[in-house]
Amino acid sequence: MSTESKTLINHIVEMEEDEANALAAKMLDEGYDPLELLSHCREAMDQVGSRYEQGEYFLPELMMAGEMLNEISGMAKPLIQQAGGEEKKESLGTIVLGTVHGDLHDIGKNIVTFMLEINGYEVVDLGIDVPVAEFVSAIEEHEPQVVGLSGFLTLAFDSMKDTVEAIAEAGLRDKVKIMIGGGQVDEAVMSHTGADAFGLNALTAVSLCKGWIGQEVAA
Ligand code: B12
Repeated sequence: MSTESKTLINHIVEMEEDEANALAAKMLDEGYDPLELLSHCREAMDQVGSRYEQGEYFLPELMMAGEMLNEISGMAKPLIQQAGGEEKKESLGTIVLGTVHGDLHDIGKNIVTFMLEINGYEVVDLGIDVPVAEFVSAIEEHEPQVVGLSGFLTLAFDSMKDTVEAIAEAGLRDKVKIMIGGGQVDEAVMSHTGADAFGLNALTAVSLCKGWIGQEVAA
C-alpha cells in the first residue's frame, strides 16, 4: 500500500475530515483507482469500528466516519461511472434493495445501488429500516428478478430471516433470487436467513446479478 493510502486511512481514523477529503481529492485527481480508494475507506471504517468496540470512540465518531465516507464516495462515484463508459439505456433486470428493519446503515447499500445501476440494472432502493411488508409489496409491484437485503448489525441477520420468510409466505420466494450483504455475512448467516447467496462487496452483488439474470443486452 502506498504512503498516501496509509495517510488517507490515518486521516479518516483520526477524524481529520478536511485532511482526508483533501488527500482523497488529490489522489483521485492524480488518477488513483476510485474503487481501490473506496477499499481503503473500508479499512479505515474497520479501524473506527474497532476503536468504537474498545470504548475509545463513541456514536459521534461513527457518525463523523460515515460522513467522511459519504463525502469520499461522492468524489469517487463520478470517476467510477466515467470508467464504466456510457450509461446503458436498456435495463438488464430489476433489483429491489433495502436495509432491513432495525438497521439504519446505508452507505454500503448505496454503493451497491450505484454499482448495480452503472452496470445496467434498474434498482428500486427502498432505503433503510425497511419493514418486511414493504419488501413484499415492492416485489409484487416491480417484479424484480433479485432482492438484495443489506444490514450491518448482528440483529439484522434476524431481520433478514424475517424478510425472507415473509417473501415465502406471500408465495413469492420462487420468483426471486435473494442476496444478502453488509456487516459480517458469511455462509452460516446465509443459511440462517434462507437467502440464496451473500456478497462481501458491491462487485459481488453485480456478479451475482449477472449470474442470475444473464449477460449484457445486445448492443
Ligand atoms: C458509519 C457507521 C455508522 C453510521 C452509519 C451511517 C450510514 N448512513 O450508514 C451511524 C453513526 C448511523 C451508525 C450507527 C450505529 N452503529 Co454503526 N458503524 C458504522 C461503521 C463505522 C461503518 C459502516 C460502513 O458504512 N462501512 C462502509 C461500507 C462501505 O462498508 P462495506 O462493508 O465495505 O460495504 C460493502 C458490503 O457491506 C457490501 N454490501 C452492503 N450491503 C449489501 C447488500 C447486498 C445484497 C450485497 C450483496 C452486498 C452488500 O457492499 C458494500 C460496498 O462494497 C461500522 C464499522 C465497520 N467496520 O463497518 C459501524 C458498525 C456497523 N456500527 C455498529 C453499531 C453498534 C452501531 C450502533 C448500534 C451504535 C449505537 N450505539 O447507536 C448504531 C446502530 C443504528 C442502527 N439501528 O442501525 C457496529 C455493529 C456491531 C454489530 N455486529 O452489531 C459496527 C460494526 C461498529 C463496531 N465495530 O462495533 N454506524
